[in-house]
Amino acid sequence: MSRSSRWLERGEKVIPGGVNSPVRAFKAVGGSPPFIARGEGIEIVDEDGHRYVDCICSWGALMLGHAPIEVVGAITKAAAQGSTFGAPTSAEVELAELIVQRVPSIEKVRLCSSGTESTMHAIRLARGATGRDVIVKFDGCYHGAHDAVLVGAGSGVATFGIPGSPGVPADTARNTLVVPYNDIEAIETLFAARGAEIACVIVEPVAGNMGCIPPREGFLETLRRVTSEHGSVLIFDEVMCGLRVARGGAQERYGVTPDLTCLGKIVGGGLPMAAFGGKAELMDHLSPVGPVYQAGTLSGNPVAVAAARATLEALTPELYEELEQISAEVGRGIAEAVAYHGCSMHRVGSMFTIFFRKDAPWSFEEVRECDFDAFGRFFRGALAGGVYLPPSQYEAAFLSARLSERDVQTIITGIEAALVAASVG
Ligand code: KE4
Repeated sequence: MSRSSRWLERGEKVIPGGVNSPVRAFKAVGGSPPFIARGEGIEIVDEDGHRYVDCICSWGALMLGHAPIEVVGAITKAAAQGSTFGAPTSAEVELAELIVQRVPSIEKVRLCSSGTESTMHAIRLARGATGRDVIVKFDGCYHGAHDAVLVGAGSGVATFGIPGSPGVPADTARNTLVVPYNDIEAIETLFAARGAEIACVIVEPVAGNMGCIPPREGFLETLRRVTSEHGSVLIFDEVMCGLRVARGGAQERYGVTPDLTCLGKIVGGGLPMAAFGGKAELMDHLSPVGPVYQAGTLSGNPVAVAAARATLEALTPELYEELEQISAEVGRGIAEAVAYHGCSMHRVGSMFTIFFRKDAPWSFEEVRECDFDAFGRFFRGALAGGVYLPPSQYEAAFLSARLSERDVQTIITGIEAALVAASVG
């Protein structure tokens, strides 16, 4: 029995499923997860000494690989001066200024501790500022584990949502309308009928939680137009794609500026830190300036802020150019094998997904047509070959800016071999 299997058996006795977040349990792909002992640059090493090129990067949170020296140094220095004060610090102001400079939509920002919090607070702010209760999300988009967004599509297009989990009250789900992603006609029809009731639209401008799916031409522009026309708030959930698909996030890549932006993952430099921000007039509805309540004991804590600042300072324009080249090389390298094995792929910058269906999907409904068993064989084949891909067809893979040419070749050959393993059944 491997050390990882023993840790899982022991962990299941004291942690539900032995994991602190469900996707880590590998339920979608079979087998049991390696327990990770350490990260070393672009690799992770499990409890049994197996090494993997990491293409999950903590679900997109890492751009600089594991334990980057500049971030570890900043964390160590900050920790030695105190981990949390529950009081304002100059470092938070300097980080906020960095975020404001970096993200086009953000004039003011509030730091919090997770992506879930960032979208929860952004939605409450939109509801408080507009005095409206109804919100709109898209089928297949994930915005964290809070009630307002743990809502599935009801029958038919843009009907009231249905609870996406036991424990989410039907009354809560009723205020969340769910529309198919990339469906311009559906969103225009919805706003024509009910625009005056809608507090906000929240969207992953590049979807990453049904696999990587880009916005269709005109989709984001339509969201911007109809929300402006009806006084609704447009929220870009850039927890995953923010600071990844461009230095200023998807809003910079596609040239569409939302009213509010949610950030997480990369912005925290690998520590528990997230943020939401936008127009100053909107953000000033937040307590203590305005009446909309939002708070957090560890919000803006000095250690996470230090990791965030060191990361953002390392994310230079040159790094994004290099990352784009690395990502394009991986995309080109696997394209032939993907097509040969009857699969398809979407890639936006350094996030990508191989779909086990012939044509690349543009909606959650189309992703659901994938061959999930074949994906499971593919995933396990890649893992055996030393490439650590996300354990679900509904997830995106991520590339690190610190990959060498040799690492790129390892990823390409590992994916090619895994596609063969998947096809032989
Ligand atoms: P967290 O609360 O997990 O920090 O962020 C929630 C969240 C919000 N918005 C988007 C677009 C996200 O992708 C996420 C979290 N992403 C998942 C990956 N599918 C995190 C992995 C997990 O749940 O363990």
